[in-house]
Amino acid sequence: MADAQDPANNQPPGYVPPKVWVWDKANGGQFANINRPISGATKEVELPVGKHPIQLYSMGTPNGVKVTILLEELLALGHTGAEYDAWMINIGSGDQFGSDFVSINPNSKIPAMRDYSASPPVRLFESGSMLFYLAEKFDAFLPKEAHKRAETMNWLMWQMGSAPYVGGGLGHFYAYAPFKMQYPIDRFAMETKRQLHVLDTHLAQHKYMVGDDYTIADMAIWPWYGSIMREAYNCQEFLSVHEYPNLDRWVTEVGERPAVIRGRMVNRTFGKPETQLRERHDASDFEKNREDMVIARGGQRI
Ligand SMILES: N[C@@H](CCC(=O)N[C@@H](CS)C(=O)NCC(=O)O)C(=O)O
Repeated sequence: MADAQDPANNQPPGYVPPKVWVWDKANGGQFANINRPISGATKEVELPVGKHPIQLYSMGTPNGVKVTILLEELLALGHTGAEYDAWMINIGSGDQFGSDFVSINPNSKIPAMRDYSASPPVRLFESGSMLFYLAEKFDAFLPKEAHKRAETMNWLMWQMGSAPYVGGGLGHFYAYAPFKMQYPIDRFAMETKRQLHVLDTHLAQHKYMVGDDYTIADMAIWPWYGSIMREAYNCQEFLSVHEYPNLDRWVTEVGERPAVIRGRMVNRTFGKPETQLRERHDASDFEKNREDMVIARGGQRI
């Protein structure tokens, strides 16, 4: 076995962590231009405010999509108070470091939200916190019965704690790191497969994450694990996702819900143009302002 202490076996060979870590911008891989070792705003930027009570500042990544799915589900149930404006925060351009955005989310990550139906407006960051806030506010998708409510929160918190191993772990090292390293890829592939097996085992016995009740737990888990099962990081063959048929069944079923299809389109910047609605300010935007339509009108996009 290779000597674990020999720097020649390190990656890159010869690398030894310095006594004190120093930020090397050139070494940050794909996200070097946006990630920094300090928090806080880098520029003065006022966020726009639309006509609806709920103002969402986000992007169509899995963490953003959780919230737009819930908002679309609430609207489908008839909760008109859930009408929202979804503004684009382009994290690749550093919009998350604007002063107003940071005043909502000191952690500078999408999604972020303000609810203007309260005075002063309620600020919200962390997608799990938003799901819980909205589910409580509209008394929907969060069962009242104690066991089911606890189970919903169990799985919601499971998702919040688990997905960073998938995105920041497997996704980062398998797809984004400047070169391939076996150790982190093995470690995070193992953990991702373990999580997929947790879900598959549970969904063998349950229609949704909380039995027959479709809840915010499904809405939190689907964007991450649905995309791992289908397209994220081009790793489906690598992870042998065919080994998880119960999870596959649930991914399809949840993905066919009209509100999920709409929620997934909001603030989306990738995929087929007809699956993208860059900003949503009105329900009619799905019929009028999809990206394929904007392109057909000669619009310019990021
Ligand atoms: N735990 C947070 C994670 C949010 C998060 O990581 N957002 C990513 C996009 S999915 C982001 O804004 N990244 C920008 C950056 O790291 O600068 C949540 O669930 O809201």
